[in-house]
This record gives sequence, structure tokens and C-alpha cells, in this order.
Amino acid sequence: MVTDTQVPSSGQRRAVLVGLSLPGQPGWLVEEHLDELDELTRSAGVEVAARAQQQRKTPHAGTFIGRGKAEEVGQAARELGADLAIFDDDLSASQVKNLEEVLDLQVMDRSGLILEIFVQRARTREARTQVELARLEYLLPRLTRRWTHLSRQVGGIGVRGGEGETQLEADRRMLRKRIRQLKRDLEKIERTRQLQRRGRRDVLQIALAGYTNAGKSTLFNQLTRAGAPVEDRLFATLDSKLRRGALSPDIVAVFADTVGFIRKLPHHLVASFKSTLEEITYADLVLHVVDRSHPQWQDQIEVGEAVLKDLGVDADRVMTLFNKSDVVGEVPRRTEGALWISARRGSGLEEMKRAILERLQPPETSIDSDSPELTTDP
Ligand SMILES: Nc1nc2c(ncn2[C@@H]2O[C@H](COP(=O)(O)OP(=O)(O)OP(=O)(O)O)[C@@H](O)[C@H]2O)c(=O)[nH]1
Ligand SMILES: [Mg+2]
Repeated sequence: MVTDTQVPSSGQRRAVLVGLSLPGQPGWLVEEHLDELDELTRSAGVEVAARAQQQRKTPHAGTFIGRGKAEEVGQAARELGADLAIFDDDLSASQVKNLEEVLDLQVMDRSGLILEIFVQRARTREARTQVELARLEYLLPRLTRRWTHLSRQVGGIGVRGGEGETQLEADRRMLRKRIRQLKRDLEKIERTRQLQRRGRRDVLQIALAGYTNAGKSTLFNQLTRAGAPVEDRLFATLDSKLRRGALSPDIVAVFADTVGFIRKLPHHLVASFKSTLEEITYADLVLHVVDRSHPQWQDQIEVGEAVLKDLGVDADRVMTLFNKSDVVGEVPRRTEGALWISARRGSGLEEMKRAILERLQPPETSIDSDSPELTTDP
């Protein structure tokens, strides 16, 4: 729910979504990306009033889209009662400033929107600290007088409009101070996590990773009977949860449910979620959960693989799971290095556990220990 006092009394914010089609980025692809931006926007509790798309050779340096197009979007937005324009690509601080003037609306980019969602969702102290740090670092170069936020969970920092540069400067100073404090807090949290991880050294560590909404928490619940919240919306999980589950009657592992990935994950977020994401980095095996029923599943796999690579996870430590087999009408089986499962129905999970055990404890290879060692004759 949006609780910002600066929100009109009806309480419901409305946005226009804007995408840019550049050479090599055809209109249909931009449209698909706008579908995801649409989902993100609704996940943030904001209504979508309309979409706009422009084709250009390069982004406009000053206003990202052309000035004429911007004026057109601004007018349409106001007619539709929208008070916010959300761009699917990252905007520079000056582009935001210029666009806010031309559009006469609050302007946000994709990263800013994702950060807003994270702010709304963060629950544990660790997640709140990580999110607040990411958000303030993102915000610092972008503060404008028109800046307002969708929710009020950021450490009591309110940036008031219309009070001139001096106020902005004071706000910036306050942000810098808060950022330093948050970094110190995070270091402490990270040390605790490292200690806890050391304590679990002797148990198998299996991390569930993958695109947001792929079904990680659903699978986690099946494996551990944990009752982690499952929702059909983006970024339901922000905190990595750890819980024991059995792989066989006598082999237990610690499973980690983790925050989902998304195309163009803001780098501030990745940086401040470092300690959470390390559950993936240090796992013995990573289960890469893919929503195989999603029209863009192939892109989502690529995003997942790229993030895993950034986290330093080699492909040989990853097992790919094609989830939601029930929607696609598939039976549990292996295909192209992946395993089909349905986390919701619980099908394919026994096969999956067997495959995990095979991977982690390869059957004794039958090398005859009595055979003479190979020697090279002098
Ligand atoms: N049909 C079907 N739906 C599934 C399956 N697994 C998960 N879902 C649904 O997919 C949605 C997302 O599931 P989650 O488990 O919350 O996904 P997640 O990967 O944890 O998502 P985030 O925490 O947002 O990153 C929910 O509506 C689930 O019920 C499945 O095997 N089949
Ligand atoms: Mg989840």
C-alpha cells in the first residue's frame, strides 16, 4: 500500500511506461520488456495508465527520448491522470531533471522502480539495511526538488520539494552520513553471516537461485517444509532463508532460498546484497530454477547464468531445473542438461534429489588400485 503523504488523496498512483527502440532492439522486443516493466510497476502498487515507445538511432543526450515525443507523452499522461513516468532504461541524473521539466511529471527509471519494490518488501534487518544502502547510493546523484518516494521506509529521510538548492545540499549531506552508517552496519551483519556459514561447514549447502517468480520459494518449501511466502508477483523473497531438508533417508542438506534475479538488476543492489548472495557463491551446488512456462524463459536463463558467473559460480556447480512442467504439460525427465520438475505439484523432486546426490557424491569410479602405476622409462 502506498502511504506517502505526498500522494494524491485518492491514494492510487498512476504511471505511463516509456521504452526506446534502438537499432538491434526491435519494437516487439521493447514491447516484451515493457510487459515486464508493467509487472514491476504493479508489484510496486502503482497502476499503469499507458505505454509509449519511440524508435531512435541513439538515445537523446538531454531527454533520452526526443523532446517532441516527450511533450506528447507528458500531455497524454496528464490527460490520463498519471503523475509518474517510468522509463525502461537507466537515465542519467540530468536526463531525469530535464524530463521532469518537459513532462511535468515525476520521472523514474527501471532501476529506481526495482529499488522501490525492494524498499517495500524488505523485512529483516539485513534486507532493510542492504536495500536502504542501495537506494540511497542510487538516489544521491539524482536528488531533484521534485523527488518523492513511493513509500516512506527509508530511515526517516524526507526530501521536501520547492525549498531550493540549500535544502538539497543539506539533504545530500544527510544522505552521505547515513550511507556511511549503513556501510558500517552491513559490515557487522556480514561478519555474523560468515561466522554462521563457518558453523555449517560440514553440511551440504545447496542454494536455490534464478529469475524472480521462477518458483524458488515453492521448491524450497517442498524440500524443507518451511512455509516461506510464495506469491505470484515479482520479488516476493528478499531475504535468503536457510533450512535443513533431506536428500535421502540419511543425507541432509542446508537449502538456501535467495532473492530473485532480473534483467538489468541495478548494480547498487547487487553490491549491497553481497552478503545475501554469498549463500550462492559458497554453496556446494546451485539449483538454477527456471520458469519454463514463461514466454521469455530463454532470456531468463541467460540472465541467471550471467549473474551466477558474476558471483563466481562455475557451470559445473549448477544444476538447471525446468520448473512449472505442469503448465507446459511435460513429464519429469532430463533434457539438454536440465531436469523437468513441478515445484507446485511436487513432481520430479525424487528424480531431482537422486540427480543431486549423483552430482555431489559421484559413484566410486572403478579404477583398479592394484594396477601398476604408469612410469616413464628413463
Ligand atoms: N503452475 C505452477 N506454478 C508454480 C510452480 N512453482 C511455482 N509456481 C508459482 O509461481 C509463482 C512464484 O512462485 P515463488 O515460489 O514465489 O517464486 P520465487 O522464485 O520464489 O519468486 P521471487 O521470490 O519473487 O524471486 C507462485 O504463484 C507459485 O505458486 C509450478 O511448478 N507450477
Ligand atoms: Mg521467493
